[in-house]
Amino acid sequence: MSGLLNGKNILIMGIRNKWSIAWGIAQAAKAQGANLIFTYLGDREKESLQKLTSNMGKIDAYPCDVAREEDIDNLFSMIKSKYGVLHGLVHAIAFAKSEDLQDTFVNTSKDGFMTAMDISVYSFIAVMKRAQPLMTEGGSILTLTYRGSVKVSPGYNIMGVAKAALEASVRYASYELGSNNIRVNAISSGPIKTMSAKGVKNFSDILNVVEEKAPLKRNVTLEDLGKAAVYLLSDLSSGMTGEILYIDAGYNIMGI
Ligand code: IMJ
Repeated sequence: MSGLLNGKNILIMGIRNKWSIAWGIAQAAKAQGANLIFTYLGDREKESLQKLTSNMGKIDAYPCDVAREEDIDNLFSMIKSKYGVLHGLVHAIAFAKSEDLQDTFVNTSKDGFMTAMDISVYSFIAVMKRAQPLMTEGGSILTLTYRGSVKVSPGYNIMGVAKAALEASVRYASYELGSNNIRVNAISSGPIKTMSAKGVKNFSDILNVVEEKAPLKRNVTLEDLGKAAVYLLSDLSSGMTGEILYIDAGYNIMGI
């Protein structure tokens, strides 16, 4: 199948480098004919995005630090003036202070709590608020989550709480935006080696456990995530909203 996203304007937020899940999604969406719009955090990510997309022809990228409301406002006013209509939005952004992923959960500081919730959850609400008026032909909004929201993943700590809030946000937003034919879903990815997994203690042990225990006997890839994202962004998933779709080689269904 090809051309599932022909003529669709899709905003992709959260590419940091070639290992980013957002980059896997961007490549799959591009292959299906999407017009991609990117955001980057700082100069380093801008350069890395330019390198990655150098063979994609002319690409459109805007700076956006989601901690800054004015950045988000500027982004969406640029998109409104240049494209008029938006069909898809991919939010692949999360951040907690590293001390909050290293110390015990109960030691989470108020400031660390606020940061994790602001960047990982409020940013999703903030972009949906501005995307809604541009999704005049219906739309599909997608975010990324992790099973640490519903089961304890040692060290995931405040990110687990933030992902639980993010998943609840998917449900509340899908309820409200449904009447405009805007669907809101999340992909819950299995563990994958990205910058966000760097520094996670024993990460290769975690990957090995999945390989051993998951029904598919392997870890997931950026291609797996890209294909699921194409499904969610396209009309193939027209009847689905408010859902948390596990793309984890089946790991989450297992008991002992
Ligand atoms: C992150 C921490 C602890 C355990 C973890 C993870 N496991 C996995 C992750 C088992 C798979 C990666 N993950 C799913 C995340 O959502 C990571 C988010 C994250 C990572 C960092 C690292 C660097 C930093 N802040 C971060 N904020 C969020 O300074």
